[in-house]
Amino acid sequence: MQRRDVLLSGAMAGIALLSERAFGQAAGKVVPWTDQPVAVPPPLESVVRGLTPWEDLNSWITPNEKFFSIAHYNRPQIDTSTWRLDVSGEVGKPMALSLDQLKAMQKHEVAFTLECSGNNGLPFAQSTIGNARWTGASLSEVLKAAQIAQGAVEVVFYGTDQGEETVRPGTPLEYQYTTNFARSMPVADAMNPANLLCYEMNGAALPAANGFPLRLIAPGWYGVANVKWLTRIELVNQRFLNRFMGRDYVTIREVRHGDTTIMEETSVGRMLLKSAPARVVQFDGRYQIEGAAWGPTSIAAVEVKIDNGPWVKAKLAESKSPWSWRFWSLDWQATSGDHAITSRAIDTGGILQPAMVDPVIANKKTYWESNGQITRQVRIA
Ligand SMILES: Nc1nc2c(c(=O)[nH]1)N[C@H]1C(S)=C(S)[C@@H](COP(=O)(O)O)O[C@H]1N2
Ligand SMILES: [Mo]
Repeated sequence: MQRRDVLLSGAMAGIALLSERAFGQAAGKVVPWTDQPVAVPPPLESVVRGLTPWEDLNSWITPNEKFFSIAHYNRPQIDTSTWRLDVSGEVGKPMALSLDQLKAMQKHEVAFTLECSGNNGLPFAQSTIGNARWTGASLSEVLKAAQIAQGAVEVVFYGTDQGEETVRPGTPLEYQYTTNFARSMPVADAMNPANLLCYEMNGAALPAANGFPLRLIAPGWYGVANVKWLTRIELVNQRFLNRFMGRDYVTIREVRHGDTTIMEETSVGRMLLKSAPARVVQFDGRYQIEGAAWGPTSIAAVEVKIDNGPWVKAKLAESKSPWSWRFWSLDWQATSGDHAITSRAIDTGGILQPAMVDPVIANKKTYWESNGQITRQVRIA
């Protein structure tokens, strides 16, 4: 070998080493962000649990014990000996399936990054996201077996959990009722072959917090659509509207239409293109910025801005699942002092994750679907 080749291969080996420790590898020291999220406020402590700081993200799969959980009503404990999944309504063949019957069907697996649509919309919600391998029966196979009737428009998924709702509060027409958590989907969306009736998460039985014994996994949809503690699937011949479809989980946005401004109100549904700087890691004298990018389409690139510098392309890790986040990293010759780090994702269709000042984010009046570019603060010694 020529001396130059030796030098070159040495340099290549160095590069290979760097790329191998792309995310969360040993030998690095995490420099915590100085802008930490606030604690979950006491009234929401039972609703939002298990938030893992972004700094602790060190594996592509989020282990079950580090996975967040959200429960708007109670957190039911379900006895599988009496539990059944009812499939009813606009079907030719109503069914009541036991867990064993569902497990006897063909087993499917999908890796999917589940994000709450409130992520980054509230000061405490900064890591209501996780990536897991979900296993279960195919929803479309179950629906086909139930023989969907002609008139069916939507599929409604009911959880076992229940809570109190009040409409027109404080008026003479106030009405209070007890109801189950539920979400619906058009029949065509429900028939997506990626959707699972899921009973396993990362190879273990679905944890109680994440929906034991059965939940819907709807890849590409925000967390709220992934109904946990499933008890009933009902096909209906009209649009279904409850709190989680039509009151809460509604995005209100001011939109210009020529000379007028209208308030656009839409139900939270599919995920949006997004990225986040996860952490800064120090290796010897060198720094690396690490993060994740995800969305309903394929990620083409992630760019990072440090302070008011130019957008620089980050190195993207391989895509391991079309429904999961992709990790990225960027070498950083950091100088001591305070720095602001922003990332933005770009998909293969050329769509850019919006800036916070972009009207689509700036004119949004509710906290759902906050996919604007995230800026984190860090202090380098
Ligand atoms: N039955 C039921 N399913 C539910 C919810 C709920 O409160 N009850 N919360 C939803 C919301 S808002 C989110 S973000 C996800 C969170 O899934 P996880 O708790 O497994 O993280 O569950 C969804 N499924
Ligand atoms: Mo959510």
